[in-house]
Amino acid sequence: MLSDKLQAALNNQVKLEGDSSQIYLAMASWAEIQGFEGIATFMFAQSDEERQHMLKLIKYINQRGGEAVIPDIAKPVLDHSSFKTLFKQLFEHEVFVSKSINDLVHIALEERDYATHNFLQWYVSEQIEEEATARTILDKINLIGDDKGGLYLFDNDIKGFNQQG
Ligand code: OFO
Repeated sequence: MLSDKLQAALNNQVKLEGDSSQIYLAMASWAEIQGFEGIATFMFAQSDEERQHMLKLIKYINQRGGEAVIPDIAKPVLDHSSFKTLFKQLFEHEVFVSKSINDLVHIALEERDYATHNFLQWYVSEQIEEEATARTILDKINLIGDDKGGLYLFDNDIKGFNQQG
């Protein structure tokens, strides 16, 4: 059985994963409108992945005798002024998610809930990958700046990112 404190923290993470899915979806749609097919494909796939992260948590909470709270869908507030600012926000968001997972792991240990601690290790590994991917993208975007030719090549490049991750 989950403690109330841990259940609340897990439900908070459900919301965060749902928000992540919406952020990637907003970025995907924006990239699609701009004609960046590769970036859009990557972002749509990331959005689906984040939804899976959310579902995995919902199922876990319910499986442990808790009650998952299905969160509202919040409209992402993003600065689309340049590719750089857009991807910087993505990177910062992933860092924020990693912090939240770390806090969850901490609470699981405080509550002596070793099953949840074990369950959360998957998220710990996932965040290492997601942060690294976001950092790689940001580094590339920083190199390119707003150079159209560079962005065109990057758009082609990013198509394969999901398969690698
Ligand atoms: Fe990238 O956030 Fe899920 O775990």
